[in-house]
Amino acid sequence: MTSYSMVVTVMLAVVLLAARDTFAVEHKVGGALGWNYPPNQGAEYFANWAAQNAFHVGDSLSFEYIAGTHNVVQVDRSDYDACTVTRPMQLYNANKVIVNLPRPGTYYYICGIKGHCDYGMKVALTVT
Ligand SMILES: [Cu+2]
Repeated sequence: MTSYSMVVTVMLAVVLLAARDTFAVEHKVGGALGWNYPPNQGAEYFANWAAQNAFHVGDSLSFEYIAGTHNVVQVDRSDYDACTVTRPMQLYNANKVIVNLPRPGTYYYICGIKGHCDYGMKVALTVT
């Protein structure tokens, strides 16, 4: 490889890395519905929404709802499964909550208002 083509290769790599940051996506949780009661009771709505999206490191989530009607709690797997808030990791109350996804892994969110998680306001997603 000539030094010229090496320089071009390095420059291309830098541009591609920069582009990856530029294309970080803000995912509106729940799509048009936002962070609200799913149309049918159950966990399927937000599970389907998550399955239709690809989440990458650097992306963010936007939970949108009318403040006071819901909240957003990041929980661990067991709280997620049981719809409990025994070990909340983060609690958000604003009407538009932006959550960054800085690391790969599985993230669990529920609405912490009594009964809402059981109604289906829960979402789990894996960031790669
Ligand atoms: Cu709620």
